[in-house]
Amino acid sequence: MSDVEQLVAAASAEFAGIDDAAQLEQVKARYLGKSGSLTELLKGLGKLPPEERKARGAAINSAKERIEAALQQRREAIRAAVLQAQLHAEALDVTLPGRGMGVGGLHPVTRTLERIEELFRSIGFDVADGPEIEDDFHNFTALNTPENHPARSMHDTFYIENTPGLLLRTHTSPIQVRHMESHKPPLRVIAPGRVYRVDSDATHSPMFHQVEGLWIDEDVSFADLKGVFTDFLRRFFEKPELRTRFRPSFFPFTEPSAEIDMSCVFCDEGGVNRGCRVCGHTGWLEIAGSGMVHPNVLRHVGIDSEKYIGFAFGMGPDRLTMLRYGVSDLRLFFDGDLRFLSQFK
Ligand code: 2NM
Repeated sequence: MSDVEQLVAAASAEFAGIDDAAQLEQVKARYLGKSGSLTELLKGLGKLPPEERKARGAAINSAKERIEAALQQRREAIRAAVLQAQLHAEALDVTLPGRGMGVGGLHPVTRTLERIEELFRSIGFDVADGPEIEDDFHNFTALNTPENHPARSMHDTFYIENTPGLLLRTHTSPIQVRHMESHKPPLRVIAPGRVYRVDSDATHSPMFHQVEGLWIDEDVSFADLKGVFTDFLRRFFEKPELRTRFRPSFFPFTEPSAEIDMSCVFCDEGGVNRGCRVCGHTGWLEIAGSGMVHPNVLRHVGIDSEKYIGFAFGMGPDRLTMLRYGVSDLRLFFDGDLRFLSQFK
């Protein structure tokens, strides 16, 4: 075999043994580079007698082409092998079962709020909301709260620093006040939302929820209040036999005022309450406050208190949620512990 043919054979054999692209390019330089073997052969042409040059030149060129072809072939083989390895490594079994989407759920108190809204909408109430940062007028003054009332103290209410007259609303009544300012009677509205009070222990959270209701018209009576609220509780707890009782009470914004108790949902049997730990063996649970809207409140919002009258009530959906689902600690609702919350999915 001529030296040129030996070179082709050596290059082809060496290329075939390489499976790394960078290494292949290094080896290529030894044959085809500036001082590679093939280039050296070409340089030697000049020393040959002229009659031998042509044949020798053609042979070297042919060798060069074949070495380049062998190189190119090896390059493609390496690229294909790398691709194959990658495809294998990233193989995806499309027949495996999917992992599934994580299914979230509504917070139990949110479910209660939506349920309350739905029940009141069904009897013609609107649902209103308003700002959680309120002013003194809408949270207290319009609601007939005396200047010296303890609820106005920093001991009970969160005030916004350096902003006189602004506070975190302590009830959802300011929503009702704003609704009365912007709507003409007759009006039927409930106001659900977060409220804030300086209070924190096993049964009180500094943030909690309220739903207040209001019905103003020319001839709304206390009997309407009893009917509407009792019917609401029966539908909310899905207990047609549930009973209520109204005990005289006091609120600045209603006159007369009443606490609403309902027969205990845990120990009621056929309209008779035997008493249990939840109701303190009384058979009754305190569930809301209520009354006929005080004429001073109507005057503050520009409603004619000689022509219009109405009832209002306020309840705690957090407590309703505890009773409906049998939850014993209010703080579970606000700790954000998924072991508790995921049970409501
Ligand atoms: C309660 C109890 C009694 C009430 C009053 C009003 C308003 F704005 F119409 F005056 N809204 N809610 C009210 C009445 C709230 O919560 C225990």
